[in-house]
Amino acid sequence: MTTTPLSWQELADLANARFMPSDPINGATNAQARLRLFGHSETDVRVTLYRDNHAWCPYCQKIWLWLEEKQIPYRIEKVTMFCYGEKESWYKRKVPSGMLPAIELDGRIITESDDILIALEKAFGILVYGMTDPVVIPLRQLERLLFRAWCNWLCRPANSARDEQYNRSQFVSVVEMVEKALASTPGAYFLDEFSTADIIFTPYVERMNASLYYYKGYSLREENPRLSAWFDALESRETYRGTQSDFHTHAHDLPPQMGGCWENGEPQMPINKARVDNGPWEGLPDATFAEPADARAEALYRTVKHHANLIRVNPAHDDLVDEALRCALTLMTTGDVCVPPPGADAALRYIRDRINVPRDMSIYAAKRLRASLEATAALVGDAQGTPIPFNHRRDQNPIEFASK
Ligand SMILES: N[C@@H](CCC(=O)N[C@@H](CS)C(=O)NCC(=O)O)C(=O)O
Repeated sequence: MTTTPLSWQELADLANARFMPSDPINGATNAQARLRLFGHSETDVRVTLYRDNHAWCPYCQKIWLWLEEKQIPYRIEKVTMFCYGEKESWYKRKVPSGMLPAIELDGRIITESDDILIALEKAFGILVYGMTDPVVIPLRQLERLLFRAWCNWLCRPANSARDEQYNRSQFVSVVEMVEKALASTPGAYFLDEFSTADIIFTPYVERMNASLYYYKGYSLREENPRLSAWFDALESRETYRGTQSDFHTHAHDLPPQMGGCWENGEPQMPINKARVDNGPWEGLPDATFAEPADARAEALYRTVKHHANLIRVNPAHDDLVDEALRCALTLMTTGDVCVPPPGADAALRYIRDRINVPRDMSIYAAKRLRASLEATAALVGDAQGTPIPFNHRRDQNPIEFASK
């Protein structure tokens, strides 16, 4: 059935009726909170975490996850990364290099994620095993070895097919060492239970899974049974799910940060790339836990909340984006097909390409929203939005989104 799209008021009423946001301060791990108390009082807060606005920075994710697992009360101050816009001058006064993450612990600024974890352990105790525990140190070294092999394969152009094969085989040989490490414990984690060791591996292994799928046609999670079980175990944790990003976000956030990501053009690569960019997003190996029942409602709630900014920053005319976005949200929410105005194909795909997980919404909510935007865009044409820049992400400058 073809219908007219719901109004913003009708969409807001549906969002409020269907989605119950959890308490950002004491509820589940989330990317929007500015304060986390875990039932403590605000006077108990000793830590401020300075992290990036986009919840993208891997070193920040490490600290974020640790604080969430330990349930340490903390404040969050968000800072702009260089490739997204201008670094806040108040932050440069605190941390002249502008690097993230940093924490303020009892008034003392600490930088470098490993030093931060060690300082937090001293103040609040270890997370099962400490950073300097003899069982953790070799795992930390293995993580760096994996990181370097990944960078060599992904972030440097191969001079020949032989080079490309060599870089791939080097990476795969380190992955085999990781598989062995995981196989040496009875459960799915690196040590006998979830610990600091898993937190050390999480940020970059998540980014490896996304980037190698997209740029190399290699599915880390699907090709390695122990890593696959490890990802599944991570996804059983509410803490991890609150920090988890998706393939699309990582594939397009990584190039400016890493100084480039190189496609290998092997047969599977363009297939994977097209799927991450254009869908279907359902079933991608960026998440395998069951989809929450309120994924669509969350996507609706978050989009309605920010719709004025989304319309304003879109290169297309405001009235066109307004109607087209309501068509996509109506489809997502009611299943009713609304044909958007001509020109909506590029405008909706512009939004589709800029949903940032977990900054904007959780992974399944984003999949639902991308699918509705794409299905609605496809009703009027195949025009793409302005391409996502590769050398910077100033199209995502947080200054454009006053309320984050
Ligand atoms: N060795 C540092 C690395 C931190 C780092 O590279 N941070 C990047 C973000 S992932 C950064 O702050 N870059 C400056 C910027 O992008 O603004 C650590 O472990 O904390």
